[in-house]
Amino acid sequence: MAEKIALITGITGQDGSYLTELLLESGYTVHGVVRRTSNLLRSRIEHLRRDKKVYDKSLFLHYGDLADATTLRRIFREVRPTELYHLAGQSHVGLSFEIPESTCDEAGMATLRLLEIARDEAQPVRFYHAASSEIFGNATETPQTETTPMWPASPYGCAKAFATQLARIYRQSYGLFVCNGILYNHESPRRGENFVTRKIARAAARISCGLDSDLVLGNLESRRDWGRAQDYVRAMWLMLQHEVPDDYVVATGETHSVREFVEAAFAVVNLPWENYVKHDPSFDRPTEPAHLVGCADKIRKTLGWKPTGTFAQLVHKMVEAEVELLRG
Ligand code: NDP
Ligand code: GDR
Repeated sequence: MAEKIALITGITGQDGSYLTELLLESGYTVHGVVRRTSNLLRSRIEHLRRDKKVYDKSLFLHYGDLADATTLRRIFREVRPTELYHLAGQSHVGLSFEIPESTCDEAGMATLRLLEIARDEAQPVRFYHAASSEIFGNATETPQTETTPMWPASPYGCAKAFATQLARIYRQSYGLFVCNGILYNHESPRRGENFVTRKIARAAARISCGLDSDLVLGNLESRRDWGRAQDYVRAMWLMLQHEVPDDYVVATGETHSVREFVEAAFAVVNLPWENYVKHDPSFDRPTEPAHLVGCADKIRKTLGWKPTGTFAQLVHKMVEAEVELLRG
């Protein structure tokens, strides 16, 4: 069987780390692009870096940055990936209002740079682009499908919409094998600490241990379609194994409010949430997507993907993980 070589941008992120584990278990050689940082610790993949059977044997890291097309092209030439998973970029929607230029460069232009590199390569590569439900923003229909018009409501959503459409254009114009995974929110204990689910899970655990006294949030009535990150990286992989490239919505089809997440998280540690949760308008966004909920019928039927577990189990798992972390 031909060697399977994956190149991952964003390997140190939530999704990159789970995807790396999945691909290594499936016999892939995995190459990841990492940024130069002042701290050498790459917390989400540190366990793999320390594994002598894995690191520099089937897992390799390369310094690079999305802004540096020359280095990305060089890595591409060296690695000769059969599959490229492009996950890197500033991924915080709220922050994209504060740093719109770099967000759009990373989420938008960097995807174009990688598409251009893939287009120039003689050896065909299967390209996964991390699109997002944020492309729908103030969606014109509910639930959203692959054909719902894009109507982004944030700089991040605009950049992802730009990149998603370019991926389609490169697929149609140059025959590139490019898939847009239009993923809805997916969470895990490895979620960044300033996303709402991890922030809530962490605070519930810390308050229960007497380490914090409150949790300051923005809009409690926002609703999201929250799934499990491990299921969603499997969806990415499935897309690249299919005979034909296509776009897929990946979602649970169910929404919950931030308030419901708070209630469930504090219930895990047996605390009355109303006593601890405060509102700070600085966490409110200038605009919020109206009603994001995905219809995953296409990926269910075509690739046999389905989400696992319930909302309550997800919340439970995240809070438990925080409690365990605190207990050391
Ligand atoms: P994270 O924020 O956890 O990870 C982002 C990754 O991108 C990190 O590895 C980060 O590196 C890297 N990165 C950021 N900027 C650069 C840069 N300039 N050059 C090189 N690397 C960079 O995101 P997730 O894992 O949650 O998401 C993965 C992708 O999927 C993102 O593109 C996100 O927008 C998209 N997405 C995520 C969803 C979700 O619910 N998680 C839903 C839909 C789409 P470092 O560790 O150095 O910061
Ligand atoms: P989102 O996730 O913007 O959907 O983007 P986030 O967890 O940041 O926000 C979800 C909802 O919670 C509300 N909220 C707060 N959010 C944060 N971060 N902090 C708070 O204190 C807070 N209080 C309330 C937000 O207003 C929002 O409505 C995620 C990212 O992973 C994107 O990269 C991805 O594309 C989308 O999911 C799909």
